[in-house]
Amino acid sequence: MQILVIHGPNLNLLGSREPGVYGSRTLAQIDADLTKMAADAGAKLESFQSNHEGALVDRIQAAGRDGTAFVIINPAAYTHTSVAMRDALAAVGLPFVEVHLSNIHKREAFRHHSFFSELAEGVICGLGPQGYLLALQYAVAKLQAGQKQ
Ligand code: CA2
Repeated sequence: MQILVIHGPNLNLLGSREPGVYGSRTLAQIDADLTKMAADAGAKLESFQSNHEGALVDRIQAAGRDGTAFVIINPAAYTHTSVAMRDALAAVGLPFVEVHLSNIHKREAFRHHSFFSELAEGVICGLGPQGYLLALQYAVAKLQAGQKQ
């Protein structure tokens, strides 16, 4: 059970700025919580963060070849702009959940549209870092159910 977590641009700043919007946990703390939860469930989790669209596309493409079974992705600002990342996810055909820390529907109108949501198995937004843990819980349950078939 190999799960890939992808974090988009500026999420490396978590914990240092805008705690009122994005909370006070750092990306390293969020990743550590996810890694522990995955290990407890017998899954292997890798996290990848980049501020570069092409690097994110490359990592999604690699996930199609490296044994990744499920993707959890917060595309950050690319949520609202990146046809390239959406096309990469469609091309690899891996199931994914889209996560946002903030409730994008409560914010500016330009954040209301996501290029990813109609391909996602589900979308979690507004629940802070807990959203990633809920997405992981779903991924593990789905992969475990698949293994039993
Ligand atoms: O709510 C989310 O998770 C977002 O994906 C975060 C993106 C934003 O563009 C999306 O509309 C919603 C922004 C991530 C920026 O992260 C920062 C973290 C700390 C300080 C400044 C920015």
